[in-house]
Amino acid sequence: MVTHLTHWGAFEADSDGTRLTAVRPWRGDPEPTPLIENVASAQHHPARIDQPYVRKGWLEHGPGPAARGDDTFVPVSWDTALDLLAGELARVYREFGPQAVYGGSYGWASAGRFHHAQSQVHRFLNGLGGYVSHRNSYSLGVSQVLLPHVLADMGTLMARSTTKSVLARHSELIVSFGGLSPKNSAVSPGGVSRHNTRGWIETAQENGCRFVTISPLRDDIPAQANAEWIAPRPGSDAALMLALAQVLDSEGLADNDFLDTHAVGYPRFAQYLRGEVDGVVKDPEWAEQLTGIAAQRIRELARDMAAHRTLITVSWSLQRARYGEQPLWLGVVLAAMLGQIGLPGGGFGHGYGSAANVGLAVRVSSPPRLPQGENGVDDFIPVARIADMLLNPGAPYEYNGEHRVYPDIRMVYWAGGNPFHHHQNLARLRSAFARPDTVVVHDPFWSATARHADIVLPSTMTIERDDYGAGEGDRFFFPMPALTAPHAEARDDYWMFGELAERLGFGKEFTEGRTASEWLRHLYDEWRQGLAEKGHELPDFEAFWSGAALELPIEAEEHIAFADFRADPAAHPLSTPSGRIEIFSETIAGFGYDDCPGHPVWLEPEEWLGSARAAAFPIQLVANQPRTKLHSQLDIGAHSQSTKVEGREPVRLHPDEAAARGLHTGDIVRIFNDRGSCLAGLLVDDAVRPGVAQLSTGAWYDPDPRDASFCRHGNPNAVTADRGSSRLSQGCTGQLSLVEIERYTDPVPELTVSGPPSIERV
Ligand SMILES: Nc1nc2c(c(=O)[nH]1)N[C@H]1C(S)=C(S)[C@@H](COP(=O)(O)OP(=O)(O)OC[C@H]3O[C@@H](n4cnc5c(=O)[nH]c(N)nc54)[C@H](O)[C@@H]3O)O[C@H]1N2
Ligand SMILES: Nc1nc2c(c(=O)[nH]1)N[C@H]1C(S)=C(S)[C@@H](COP(=O)(O)OP(=O)(O)OC[C@H]3O[C@@H](n4cnc5c(=O)[nH]c(N)nc54)[C@H](O)[C@@H]3O)O[C@H]1N2
Ligand SMILES: [Mo]
Repeated sequence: MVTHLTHWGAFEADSDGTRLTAVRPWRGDPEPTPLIENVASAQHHPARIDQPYVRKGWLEHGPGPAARGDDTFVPVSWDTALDLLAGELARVYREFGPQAVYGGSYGWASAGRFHHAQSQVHRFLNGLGGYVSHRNSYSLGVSQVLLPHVLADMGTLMARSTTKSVLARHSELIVSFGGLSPKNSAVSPGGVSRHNTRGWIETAQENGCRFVTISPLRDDIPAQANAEWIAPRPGSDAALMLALAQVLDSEGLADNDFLDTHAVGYPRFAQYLRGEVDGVVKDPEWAEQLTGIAAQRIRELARDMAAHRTLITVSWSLQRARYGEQPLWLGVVLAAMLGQIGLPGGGFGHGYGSAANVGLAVRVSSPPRLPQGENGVDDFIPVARIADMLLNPGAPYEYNGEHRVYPDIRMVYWAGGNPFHHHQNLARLRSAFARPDTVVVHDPFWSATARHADIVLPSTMTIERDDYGAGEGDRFFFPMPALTAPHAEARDDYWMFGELAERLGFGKEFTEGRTASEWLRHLYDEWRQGLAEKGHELPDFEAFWSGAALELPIEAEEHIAFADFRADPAAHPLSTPSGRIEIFSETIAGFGYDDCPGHPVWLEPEEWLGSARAAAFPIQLVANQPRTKLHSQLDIGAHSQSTKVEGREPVRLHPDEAAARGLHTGDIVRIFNDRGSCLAGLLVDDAVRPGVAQLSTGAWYDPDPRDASFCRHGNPNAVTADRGSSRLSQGCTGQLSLVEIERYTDPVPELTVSGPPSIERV
């Protein structure tokens, strides 16, 4: 019996050396998730990559732009693959320089902090002179840009959010925009030891806290919350929040003392609320027209919020949309108007239901990871502008006050991410992937991205290598000794990069002469030493490696966000330009963006139920995170497969919408708009608001050979729009799009993604 950590939790496993023979939740986990069942069933699946491959067209014609995604692959030996790749890297760096290599390699990769694929690829490319990198994440593309202007940087906000135990004791009312989803908080980057979403919500409830969940899905909050469900039209939260603010303002419920001492710009914003700017008072009657929520209910909620210790928490999903700045900023503004920021159980939260790493105790030190070195290139893109960059080299774009130009990329290097999972408008992404000379992908599986590569190198899974890991902010640090031998010829990313570096003349610099095991010990010893200097004694490496999970030292069991700032804003100013909460931002106003002006406003998105486009595509597709897996990872695993309908991803639709289209549970449907289409298996469910369909991300993209815009499996990014959130943040907007749904009457096609692509052995 050995323990092992994944992004979705820890488990204990038995192994016969080749495969896992039994998997049980880690005994320390009070709310384990069934996602752990995906691991063993995926390990030797036919979709695993067994050895290195090169795309046939690339082997025959050499590097250059090419239609990628349909070609045949040729198996090659490790030596051949590494020689070819080293030669191509040398050519590209010599002829075009590091600024022609996109090595951003966005993605979650896997738990285990040494073998973290993104750290590995960045260290390797830095050794070659660098690469064009990415800024921000698909998760928090808006938050990471907006919040430093108005409240705090995202890192501080995450690490210093009020601990959930404080909320459970002190909050009287928790108003959650986007819910508090137990499926999402099952996951954290690097892993989760003790899941506790249901636990803290149950405790809060027992202590008399009431929950209001504002979301298109009733089950975005656990049943334990006993929540009231308010379901506005998706994308209209900003209007709802403005009306809540207008009630506070007009009824004298705003905390003007707090706004005077701790915020800037409230008077300008209040003019907008009162209609002094555009002649429109942002009252509940105005918001009712936009949101579909009764004016009276909005009024009552505002009064209720003012009368209680209230936490306003906004899920990350609200900002993964067009004009995602507005509801997020308004969440901060509402909390400031209530004057409870810095009080236990009150104020503003971001993502309490989005991931497990929000609201944890603060650790003294993060566990060790591999140093990535220095990047010699300072060019970057906002991460979700990948297709724009590849399609439009030299084109100008705006971002956070900068005028920027897209670089001319010759080589794309991906290890640990799956852009054909995470990006929007996949047919467009496929045309973008036809542009570079060479695409390289490392992955354990024939991911959709591996199928669009020229050189494909098979990586090990975490269970096949020695590593250690802890989730971001998590209390427990797990030794992760290998549980089985690698599948077929799969190798560690570290080994591959070491071999490539050797061929390219910087092997010593890359490895520093250490094997992976020697690195683990070296990094651990360094880290242990650092902690000892701070007075924290930890076991030596041998004891750690052969022991159970190590409990990490923490600064304090509990924390209240912004308590210092509240007590003395002059002594503890925020990191914003004014040192206060910016309800009006001179900086943002100075950028002159009509899609994100100087204070939060209502902006009508292109794709919501109130737009003209809804006449043709009357259903709002919510493409949220999957309950049965992490993103696209291990979609072929047992738990993920157990919820498919005839092999397709399930889509949930309200009974009224289903009836209007003559659809029933179990039907195979086609979800479509003018960008693309996908199949899915229908579940009729009144937990979904009328007018909405919910299709989670994560089904492996299975394009029809005649039409790449048609995914036969159920990947919502076949229909989502590749549009930045705003000129300010340029974030991902994949959460919401407009579609129509109909019964699929043709014979249901076979899926091809569950096995390897076309392979030619020569
Ligand atoms: N429509 C829509 N789209 C979205 C979102 C949405 O809300 N709506 N959400 C977005 C968000 S928030 C995110 S974070 C992204 C997630 O997008 P990604 O993080 O790109 O998705 P993953 O499926 O986690 O991709 C990780 C890949 O790394 C591989 N991998 C795992 N371990 C290793 C390893 O050790 N070595 C190597 N080389 N590879 C490994 C996995 O097999 C997998 O292919 O998706 C985004 N896309
Ligand atoms: N099981 C599982 N957990 C995960 C992940 C996963 O893939 N699987 N991914 C992880 C990652 S990388 C991230 S970034 C987080 C993401 O965390 P979130 O972004 O919070 O998660 P989502 O599931 O995309 O969205 C949460 C809910 O927001 C609601 N919502 C959508 N649009 C609107 C709207 O306009 N208004 C309102 N009020 N609500 C709306 C939807 O009903 C949706 O279920 O999740 C993490 N947790
Ligand atoms: Mo994410």
